[in-house]
Amino acid sequence: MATRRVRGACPHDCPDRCSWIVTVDDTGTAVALNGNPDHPLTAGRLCTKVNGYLHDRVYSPHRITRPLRRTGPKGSGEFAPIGLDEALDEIATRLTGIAAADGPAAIIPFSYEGTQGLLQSKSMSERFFARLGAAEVGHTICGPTGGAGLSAVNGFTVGVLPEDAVHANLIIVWGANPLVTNQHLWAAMLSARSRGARIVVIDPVATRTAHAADRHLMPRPGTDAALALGIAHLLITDDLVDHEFIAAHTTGFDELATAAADFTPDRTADITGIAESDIRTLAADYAAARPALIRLMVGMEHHTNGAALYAAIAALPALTGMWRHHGGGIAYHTSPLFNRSLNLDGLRMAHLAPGPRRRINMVQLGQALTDPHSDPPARALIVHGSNPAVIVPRQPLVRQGLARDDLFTVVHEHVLTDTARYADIVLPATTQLEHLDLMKSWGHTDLMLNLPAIAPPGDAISVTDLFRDLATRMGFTEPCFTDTDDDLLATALNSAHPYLHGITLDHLRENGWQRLNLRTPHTPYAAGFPTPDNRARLHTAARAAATALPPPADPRWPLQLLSVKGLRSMNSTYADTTQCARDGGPWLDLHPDDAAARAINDGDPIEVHNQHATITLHARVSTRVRPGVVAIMFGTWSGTRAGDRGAAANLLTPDTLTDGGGSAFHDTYVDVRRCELSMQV
Ligand SMILES: Nc1nc2c(c(=O)[nH]1)N[C@H]1C(S)=C(S)[C@@H](COP(=O)(O)OP(=O)(O)OC[C@H]3O[C@@H](n4cnc5c(=O)[nH]c(N)nc54)[C@H](O)[C@@H]3O)O[C@H]1N2
Ligand SMILES: Nc1nc2c(c(=O)[nH]1)N[C@H]1C(S)=C(S)[C@@H](COP(=O)(O)OP(=O)(O)OC[C@H]3O[C@@H](n4cnc5c(=O)[nH]c(N)nc54)[C@H](O)[C@@H]3O)O[C@H]1N2
Ligand code: SF4
Ligand SMILES: [Mo]
Repeated sequence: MATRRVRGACPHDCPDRCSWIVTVDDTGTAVALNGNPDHPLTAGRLCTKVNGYLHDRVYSPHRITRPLRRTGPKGSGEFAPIGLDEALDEIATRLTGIAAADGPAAIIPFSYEGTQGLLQSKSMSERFFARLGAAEVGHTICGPTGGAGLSAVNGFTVGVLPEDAVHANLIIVWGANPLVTNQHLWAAMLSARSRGARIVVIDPVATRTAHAADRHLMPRPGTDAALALGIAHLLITDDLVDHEFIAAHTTGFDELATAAADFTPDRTADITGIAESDIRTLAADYAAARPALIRLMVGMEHHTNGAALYAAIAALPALTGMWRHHGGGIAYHTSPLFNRSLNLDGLRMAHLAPGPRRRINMVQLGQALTDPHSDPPARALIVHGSNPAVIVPRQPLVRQGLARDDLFTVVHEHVLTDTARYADIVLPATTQLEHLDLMKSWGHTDLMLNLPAIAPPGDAISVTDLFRDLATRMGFTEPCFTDTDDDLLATALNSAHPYLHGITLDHLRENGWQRLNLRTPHTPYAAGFPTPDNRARLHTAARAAATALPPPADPRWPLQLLSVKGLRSMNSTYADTTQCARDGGPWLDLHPDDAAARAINDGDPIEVHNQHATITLHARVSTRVRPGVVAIMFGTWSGTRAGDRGAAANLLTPDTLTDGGGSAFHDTYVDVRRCELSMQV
């Protein structure tokens, strides 16, 4: 049978942004999905999560292929199929009515990173809601907090390109779990190790990455600023700093030295729970390495002092002049390189808004949906590319909002997620195999093109088609609403930015990806920083001292809950699949001391409770966590479908904001008790 091969890219919110090849047979069926062997980072391999994309999503029996209208109470998951035309008409009529009666700010669009394609997530939908004057939901939940801390010191967030980890001879994986969350970069770290590099992990949880590393330090959560200042203290007192680099390229050294003076090794050990000798060894190894790379990701930012943690860490490569060396410094997200070079403004057209828009922080969606005094109160919620009933903190409040009968809710989805169960109308969405898209990456520097490989099943509709259609039905006559996906693609690439020099649509179509035109070797701050005076602001790092101590313990909730990413799920995506259930669980990791104090044995059913909720799951008793810390996998649904265990982490998390405006998911305090109930597994 004749087959054709179509190039594309994984849509997930994953730094690896794999390049893939879809094999399609002559009936138009996708028969294989493989990693592109020619893409350097992908190296021919996708991951556990996405290897099953064809049967778990594209051809899943659970896939939604027809629009559905709710027939039972909200959340019950009772729906009846309706026609696409009827569904879209009803949505247009309801939105027009709500905008007229309550003002367009009563309409809340909620989308996030289900697909990171620029067309599917940041073009027609954004134009539509801007033109409507709907509320605007700030995308704060992942990344901006860490970015705020890094740019407060360095003026920019990107730093070292992650792939340059191969040039480092010490890699500090600080609050990240790349063996699970950034697997293809982990391979690059292993190749650095095969050339003699050492890998140190700093994480309160003994993750898979920690087990595979050369050393693992387990700080108390949220005390990494103290650890960084403690290292700065030793670098300064032992005269291991790069005086020339500090004089030429930084300001605020004296303030930093004053702040660090308080973080003597014994006090730092007290605050962080890391042995003094380990802190000394880490500082000495760091100073001696040429170069050392610090890999930061996202998990560590989810504390009230999240930005301060990143700022304090940012001081270390500036103090040691690590940025002089190829592969030395800090590696964080690469997406700002694409954001500044692609024509995203042309895609989004924010200027279509009739006036200033109401801003809602996505972390506090629960408040936005339930506050009767907000002006105007929320009347409609339009969700695509996200599952807020699972991923947003303080779920009890979010679900109270979703359960409102007077909140007109539309969810555009592949499967009946927890959020979709609350919808008035569910619309079937196309998968990455069925639409065109242009993808940036946040873990490498290749721009990717995703070509449609197969026809959408049933009534499945892409995000761009959906909002193009709704624009027409609502009488928006601006010509931008007739742009085709090819027009949008051309718009995104219509930029004279030097990073895009040499990038052509023809090459992207032929090859699937093309690297941004960046200078090599990439030593971004070797000769100064992108701040107004070209100097790193060490005084900003010094300010982290003010929040370096953990908050006083509350005796009612003595255990700190960390909710971390799972190996077989992508945020809440795939939590419904059988492969996800394969590991058993969900589990709560609990230290043997904390378990003994509560007469809990390994495998016991337990209740985890705090002021927000009580959830039931099993204890996994081990030294995987520090005493005083418990950990749960984030992403589990709490609906009633197979695979759901009613143990979603965000039932327990508060909607407190970080110092960077993000979600302080990890500032969650709980207690645990054995429960006698037999669990349904
Ligand atoms: N398999 C898989 N891959 C994914 C995802 C997924 O869900 N599954 N999600 C993707 C997304 S959206 C993101 S943002 C990334 C996230 O990628 P990571 O940031 O690597 O993942 P997390 O599990 O959120 O957090 C990493 C680690 O931070 C630790 N941590 C928490 N608090 C502290 C602290 O105070 N100090 C220190 N030192 N460490 C701390 C946690 O224990 C955790 O092990 O992964 C992406 N890749
Ligand atoms: N407790 C706790 N909570 C967390 C985190 C944590 O570590 N702990 N991590 C946070 C982080 S870092 C992140 S990034 C967020 C992730 O939050 P989200 O980006 O909302 O993540 P997902 O759960 O993957 O939900 C994406 C949904 O989009 C759908 N989707 C996929 N492709 C398409 C498409 O083309 N069209 C449409 N219409 N839909 C599509 C998927 O089926 C899926 O249900 O969660 C945050 N929440
Ligand atoms: S989720 Fe990440 S590792 Fe898996 S295929 Fe997608 S980009 Fe690659
Ligand atoms: Mo994320």
